[in-house]
Amino acid sequence: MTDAMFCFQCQEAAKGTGCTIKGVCGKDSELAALQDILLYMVKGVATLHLTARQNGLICEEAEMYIMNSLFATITNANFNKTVFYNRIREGLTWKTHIRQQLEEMGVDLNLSSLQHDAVTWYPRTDEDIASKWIKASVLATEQEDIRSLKELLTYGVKGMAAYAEHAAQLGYRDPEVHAFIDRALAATLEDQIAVDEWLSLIMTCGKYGVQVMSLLDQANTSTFGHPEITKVNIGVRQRPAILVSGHDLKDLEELLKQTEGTGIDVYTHSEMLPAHYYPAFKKYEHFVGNYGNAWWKQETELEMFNGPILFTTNCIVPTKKPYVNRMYTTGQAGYPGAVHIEERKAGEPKDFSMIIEHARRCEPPVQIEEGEIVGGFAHHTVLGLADQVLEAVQSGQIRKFFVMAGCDGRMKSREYYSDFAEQLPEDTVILTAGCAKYKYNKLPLGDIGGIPRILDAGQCNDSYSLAVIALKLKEALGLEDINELPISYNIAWYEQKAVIVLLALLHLGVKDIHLGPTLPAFLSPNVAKVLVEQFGIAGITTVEADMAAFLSHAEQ
Ligand code: SF4
Ligand code: SF3
Repeated sequence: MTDAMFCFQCQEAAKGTGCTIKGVCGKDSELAALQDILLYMVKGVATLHLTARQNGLICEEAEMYIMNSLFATITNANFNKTVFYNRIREGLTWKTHIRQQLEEMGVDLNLSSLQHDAVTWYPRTDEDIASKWIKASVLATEQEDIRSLKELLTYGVKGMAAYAEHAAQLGYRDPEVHAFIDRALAATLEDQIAVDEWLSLIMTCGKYGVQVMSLLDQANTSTFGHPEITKVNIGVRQRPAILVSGHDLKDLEELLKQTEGTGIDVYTHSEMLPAHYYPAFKKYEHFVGNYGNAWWKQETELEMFNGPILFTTNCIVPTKKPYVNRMYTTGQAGYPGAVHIEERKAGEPKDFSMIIEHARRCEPPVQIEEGEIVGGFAHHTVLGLADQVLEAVQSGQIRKFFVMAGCDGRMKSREYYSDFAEQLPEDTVILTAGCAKYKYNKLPLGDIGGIPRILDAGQCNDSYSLAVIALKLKEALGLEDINELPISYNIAWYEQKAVIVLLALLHLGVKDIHLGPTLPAFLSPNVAKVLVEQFGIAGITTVEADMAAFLSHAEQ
């Protein structure tokens, strides 16, 4: 396998340009190459499936393969090389299957769109697989702007696939989302797409981003109820416990059921915190609280937790600490050395007995903090408070809302977001979702006439809730344009789910989004220029300068 790598898909891309020796996330060159090669295989399968689709044939299993594989290549989701080798081989089965179906239907397999190497490639050995990296690498597209547009679309689609996967776990799917994923992946193999067409595909990606987040919102709320205003305990009690991280609520539900009455407690970590807001989970007395902070603090916090940890999705921090022996993964998450809990079989729940047995042998968690944090301000709750909120806006008690959604991360420059939250004037309210909230959700920012100054809607996918709130406010205030609202966007990003959230906001017409702590490395200067000119996208500078600029807009 190659020693070279090139990856610039996340905010931590080395030197702001790309990781070339080892990923800052901990991914080595072999894993990076395998992820690129899987993506290449998936693009081939999607192109074949697009042709099948155009001929009236849809294979939902192939769609699942594409979706799951995209999800597995998201930053920090899966570090297990064996999974990637297996997935690449599985792609061959799908290629053969779809080809056969096309042949039976009499479709001409000599179509030019089916002659791309990614479609015709049938590796026989692991060496064949490994030798494909040069062609599969993002650097294979030489023209920098086209590469940038292609990757912006690809990362948007990865984020879309992650949300589609969560919805699918709950039995919700949107055929249009899968059709778009095929179309987008097939486009990335084409050479003759003009810049305008790329931009239009990217905007369409935002449209389906809204659609997939709305689907997931529907899946979550109809399965688990509407999030409610909730005080979440951040302390511990003295019983052995399991920690659940990631975003998958179905996994959490099954684990809660299987641990009920066993004497084992369950806590959330990082992005699983918002699970406490759902009525369906409140009934579990052993669902104790949230332990710790955002994903990047794992190495200290998981060590102190003492019990087993279940990773349902990203973000995993590679570690050499002894708690590796307590790590479990499931779904698209994976880590070498961690036990992987297998998929559900024929309507049966996942079998968490091994992790439960493991918890019995462990000490209770060490307390790292105590108290409560408040959340549960998804669209249903906030719209229930609409009169109160509108009155506060109209009377000037609330001057401005700041959407500070997105991701947290380990870069020191992210302290900007804590400082920004702390320095916001007292007549402003933060709307948040995603793990970005950990930069300020324990600050005593108080409330405005009973409305907390930090309104947490939930996970990163619940950024959709923030869009719904904005659209409703616009309607209630009788405004023409979403940008006339007293809302500013100061968003932190890290991985590819943030890319689909961003594209969704652009699709909804939101302008002047500030994105930090750095702009994506995959935006070439020209592509960044287009985003600045057409959408007013900007980076961040200093808290003082940005605050002054945001608030001067408020006065206009
Ligand atoms: Fe680097 Fe991010 Fe890619 Fe990891 S995912 S290799 S940190 S750009
Ligand atoms: Fe966080 Fe990984 Fe993005 Fe889901 S858990 S927001 S970074």
